[in-house]
Order: sequence, then structure tokens, then C-alpha cells
Amino acid sequence: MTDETAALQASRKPRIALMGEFSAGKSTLSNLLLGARPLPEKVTATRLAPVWMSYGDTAPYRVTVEGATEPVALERLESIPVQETRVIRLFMECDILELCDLIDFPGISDPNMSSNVWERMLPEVDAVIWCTHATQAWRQSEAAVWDMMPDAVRDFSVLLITRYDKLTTDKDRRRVFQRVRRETDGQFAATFPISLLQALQAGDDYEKWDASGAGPFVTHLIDMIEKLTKVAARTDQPLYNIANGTKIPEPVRATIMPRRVQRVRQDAEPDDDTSDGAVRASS
Ligand SMILES: Nc1nc2c(ncn2[C@@H]2O[C@H](COP(=O)(O)OP(=O)(O)O)[C@@H](O)[C@H]2O)c(=O)[nH]1
Ligand SMILES: [Mg+2]
Repeated sequence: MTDETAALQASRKPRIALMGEFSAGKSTLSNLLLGARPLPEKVTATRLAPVWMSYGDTAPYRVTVEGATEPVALERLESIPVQETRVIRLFMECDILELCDLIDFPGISDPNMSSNVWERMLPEVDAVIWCTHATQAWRQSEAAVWDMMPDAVRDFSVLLITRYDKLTTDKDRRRVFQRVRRETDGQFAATFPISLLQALQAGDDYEKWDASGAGPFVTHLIDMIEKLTKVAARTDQPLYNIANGTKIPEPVRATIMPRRVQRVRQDAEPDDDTSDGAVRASS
């Protein structure tokens, strides 16, 4: 990590959400990214409220919909009431969490869970890694949710076509990739086919790692985190809250610390040059 990156991260780490349909591989992806310290089995096996992972050794807790916090037991995560829990907070000392926070979302169209369980967490996110099953990639329900995402989030987000190992012929693999690319054109920063299982099993075998599709994805992810780190340093607002047509705030270029930083009104006249919503210093 460069000094510059370290200084930027003192302000706020980018928050990356893992989203997609139930069983698309979100929790498997968390495990892959967390590396040697995988999530407790319950996180991958159970329907849970969103799980927000950060660096550290703070004890796990949940935040209720009313905003109260309550300690939780890792071995009893399944007993946490989903509807009444805004988010479960887990802290781990994993390399990836030194760079960003990860939020594992529940499946978007799970019939057993109201969509407000995850919708109410969206304002907290900067970018998304969207997992879509190769064998039923980019369903109507996925497109519908993605349609509602603000541009600022979409511009940084990545689409992962998971379970690529389930496609057995080259022809199938090409066909699925091309169709998904066509149907999501311009809506993601990048699209990668991947077998999360093969990536997990690759261990130190670089050939297997690359063959799984994890190589190019992780390279892109590191670059994405670096860009997001700079953006996050400029604004306390997660990118989800930046309205379409509004510029992402420019850095505040003050040599002396401003006494206060104001958010410019968004309803200002369009030809008024303060109407881009940028955070500006005023003294
Ligand atoms: N074959 C194969 N199985 C996968 C892949 N990714 C995930 N799985 C399996 O799919 C199941 C659901 O994955 P999970 O990560 O729990 O999905 P989530 O509901 O999106 O969190 C698990 O049994 C995984 O092992 C993949 O790329 N290939
Ligand atoms: Mg899961």
C-alpha cells in the first residue's frame, strides 16, 4: 500500500456489495476474497440479513431496524431475526478488508424474504459485484433490480458470470458470455466469467487460478478498489446516494483546512456553476 492510499483510507473505505439471485455464489465469492479466514459455515448456508464485513477484531453484532446494536453469536447467526435486522456486522483481519468493506447481500428474489431486507441497505454501498448463474444468466428479475441502480454505482460495478464450470462446451460458454454482454451493454464497468469453486480449489496453483477466471477478475477488482478509495475519500456519501446527472464530488483543494464543507443544493439553476452538487469548501 502506498502512503497516499493509506492516507486516503484513513477517511473511509469503499463499500462493495455482493449481490445477485439466491445461490448465485455471493457467499462463495466472499470466502474467495477473504482467503485463509473463511466465513463461518452459517453465513454461506443460511438466509441472513445483509452481512457487512470490515477489518478488525471487534465482536460481531447486529443493527436492528430501529438502529439499536446488539451482540450476536457467530455460531447462532441463523437465529437472528431477518426482517428486524438491518445489518449483521462481522470483523475479520483479512487482507482484502484492509482495502475495502464487503457487504454480502441476501438473494434479490428470494420468495422467503421481503425485498426491503436488502433494499434498505442499498444507500450504504459504493459499488456492486453482481453474481449471475451461468446456466440461467441475467434473468428478468436481475435486469429489473439493476435498472434502478444509480449511474454512479453502475459505473464502478462488475458482473461475474459464476458457475462457468457448469457450461460444458466452448460454444455454450461463448453464447452465454456474448448474450449477457449484449443484454447488459454499458451497465457494468466489466464482465468476467468465473468458476468460483475452481478458484477456491486452486490454492497456490497459478494455472488453475487463471483457468478458473479468477486472475483477470481479481486484477480488475484491485484497480476498482484503488479508484473507489480515491472517490470515497472525497465524499462521506456512498455512491448509491449520488443522483444521476450529478457529478461525483471533486476533491476539496484547500491548502488550509476549511472551517466547514457544505453540500451545494441540488435544486440550484442548471446553468449555475455550483449546480453540480460538488462538495465545496467555504470559510
Ligand atoms: N460448480 C460451481 N458451484 C458453485 C460456484 N459458485 C458457487 N457454487 C455453489 O453454489 C452454492 C451456492 O453458493 P452461495 O455462495 O452460497 O450462493 P449465494 O446464495 O449467492 O450466497 C454453493 O453450494 C456453492 O458451492 C461455481 O462457480 N461453480
Ligand atoms: Mg449467501
